[in-house]
Amino acid sequence: MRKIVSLLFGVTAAFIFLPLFSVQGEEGTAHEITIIRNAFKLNPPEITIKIGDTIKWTNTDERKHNLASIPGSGPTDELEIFSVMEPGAVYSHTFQTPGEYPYFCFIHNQMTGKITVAK
Ligand SMILES: [Cu+2]
Repeated sequence: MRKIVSLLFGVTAAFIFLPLFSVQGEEGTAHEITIIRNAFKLNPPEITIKIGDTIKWTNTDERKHNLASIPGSGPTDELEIFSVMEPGAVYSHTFQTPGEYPYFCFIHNQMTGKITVAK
């Protein structure tokens, strides 16, 4: 009986404490990228982050920009970055797969950037 009680206690403790540790491990840092006003540029254009980190883009320009991954260029087949950014718009994305994510503005092709997710 004592064995069963201690076993039950152990299993219960594991269920209570394990999620706390795993949630802590997945928390990432937030990084900001700005679409500069009247410049057709991103600041910073390139950035290296860690797995689980989030990028927050803000459009401080007076015109619309469409941010998009360059098709077939990232570590996954998914289009990781895509947002129609009206003036003042904010867009966030969390990166879970390491690799390089080149992206550009679909309207102004000279606006390019790159997110590198380190292993
Ligand atoms: Cu643009």
